[in-house]
Amino acid sequence: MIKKILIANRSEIACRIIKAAKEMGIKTVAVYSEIDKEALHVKLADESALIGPAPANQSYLNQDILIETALKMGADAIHPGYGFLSENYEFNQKVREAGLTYIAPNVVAMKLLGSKTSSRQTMIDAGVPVINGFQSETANIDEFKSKAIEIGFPVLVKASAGGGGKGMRIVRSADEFEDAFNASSREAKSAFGDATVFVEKYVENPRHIEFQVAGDSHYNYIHLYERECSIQRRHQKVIEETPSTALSDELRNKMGEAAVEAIRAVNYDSVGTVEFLLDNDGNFYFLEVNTRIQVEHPITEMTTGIDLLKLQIDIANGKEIPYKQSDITQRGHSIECRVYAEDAEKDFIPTGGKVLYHRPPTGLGMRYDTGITTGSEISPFYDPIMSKIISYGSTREEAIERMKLALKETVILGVKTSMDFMYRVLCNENFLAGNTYTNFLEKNPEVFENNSDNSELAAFATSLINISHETENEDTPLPWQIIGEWEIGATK
Ligand code: MV4
Repeated sequence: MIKKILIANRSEIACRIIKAAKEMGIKTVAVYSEIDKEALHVKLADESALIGPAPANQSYLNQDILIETALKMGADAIHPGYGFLSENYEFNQKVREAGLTYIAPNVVAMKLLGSKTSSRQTMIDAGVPVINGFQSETANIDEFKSKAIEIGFPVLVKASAGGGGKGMRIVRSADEFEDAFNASSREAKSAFGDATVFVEKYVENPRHIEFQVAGDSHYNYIHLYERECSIQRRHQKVIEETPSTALSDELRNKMGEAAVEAIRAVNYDSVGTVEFLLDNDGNFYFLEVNTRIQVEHPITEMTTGIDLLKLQIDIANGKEIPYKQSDITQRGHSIECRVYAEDAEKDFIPTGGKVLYHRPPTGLGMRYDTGITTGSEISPFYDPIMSKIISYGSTREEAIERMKLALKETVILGVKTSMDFMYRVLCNENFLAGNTYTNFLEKNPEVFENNSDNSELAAFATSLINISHETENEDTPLPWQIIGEWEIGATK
């Protein structure tokens, strides 16, 4: 049985894993780079170890250091979290060869699902709906072009080793095909070291619906319903929710069954996510399987009542999933907003800085998963996610109102965040109507305009004056030291 887990990650997901382990009576080892020495995940873990300088490839991506540290610290398992090495099947292999339990699916499944072309073929063989397309290890560009003409434009050229839209090219006519194909292949080679591309019919303006799934080493497979993830910016999810306003119970069950068949086909033995595209006629198509816990897992936990990290650890311990499909129920509505250190009004440039004051939201139906605290340094070396606000309500409207409250209540002074932007999304009439497609941000550009004043911030800053006078705490920064240049009522 797992007694001590080394978490090969940082920030909010490392904190989340540590909390699940603590509830299970499992010891934890945090790893940190030189600039993460004071980070929250280090404080929460039972033990910690420095693994190298700030750059990820010298620390959180350094496979040998992570395995050596796990062995040195007496850990018997490694949890990769998401990002970093979480979908790297070679690391998966190395961890297991070192005699450690790896809290992830088996190497064969991870490797197969890491290739879009082998995934597609596996799903076609398993009867999971796949977009009409063509893939080949041997065909030349002319054969791909004639297949594209057969499929019918627009088509999408995609990188087999790709993810997050990298290497994707929309082709709307035959004369554009060769340039697009070559560009996609070049980008795939430079980004993933694998130039393999394939062609699919382009599904116009789809929804991005994903299903949480879980499989174990006893060949049990379940789904835990969907997450609506269509509001994305450059293939980065912004706001996620469950249930999706687009699914009828019939469609939901059909997609859930397809998601279960997708993981059964590869003997999947961990938690994971099956991504689908849903077109405007209610047809759904397999996209890919994410072989890790995902950023947005909390909304599924809120509506099913199941702790996905504890389930993932139990499966890695060789346990059977303690639920049959009929035990999994959806109740209420949950929304997640990711809080990034980014400036949404300046094309989401990373902001960074020192968190001078942090106040999480509180109240009924609010959950806050965070990797920061007052004093945290937000580094440019890593993904700028700081926290996730998760709201829960018995209806979508209640979950939205609670999220809006939470976004207003959460205070992160010293670092510009994306919270105002998300507040505007939640007030947008298309969002409120459930018209959330992958082109939402393109169709609703007003959500990028910041026309709010700083009056609330000023009122809060004023309250700090009272606190500092009352507490006579000399090192409490004065409000204008915290928020920089501002005028009450100013529009910027
Ligand atoms: C597609 C698609 C439409 N048609 N494939 C985006 C990255 C990866 N998750 C797969 N993605 C898509 N694949 C076909 N055949 C639409 C998406 C897609 C998307 C595309 C462009 C801009 C934003 C998008 C967000 C989610 C999915």
